[in-house]
Amino acid sequence: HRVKLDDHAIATSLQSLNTGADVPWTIEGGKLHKTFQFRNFSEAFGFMTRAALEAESMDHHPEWFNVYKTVRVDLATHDVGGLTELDFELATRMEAISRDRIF
Ligand code: H2B
Repeated sequence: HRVKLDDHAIATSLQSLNTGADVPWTIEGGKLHKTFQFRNFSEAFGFMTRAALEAESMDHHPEWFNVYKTVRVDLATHDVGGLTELDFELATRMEAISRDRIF
């Protein structure tokens, strides 16, 4: 649902997203950000591969940057120039994938 969230909705969504998280998601430059650290490149790229397929199925795509075992993720909804429920949904799915180290 690409409806722009206001500051209060963002704060509420961020709090539930970060419940139980090791490293919290933050808001950086208006985008939903997290830097993931994996054990090696295989885990990092495995995460990206699985997240890419989720993103495609949602028609909601990440901005991300990978160097070796680090993946920086920034989520925003470009169509509305802000954050929407889709960003928090994709973040939730990425969080689950990142905890599921199958490699
Ligand atoms: N992804 C993200 N992150 N933001 C968008 O606004 C967006 C998208 N829009 N993926 C979608 C694609 C849109 O361009 C297509 C036409 O549905």
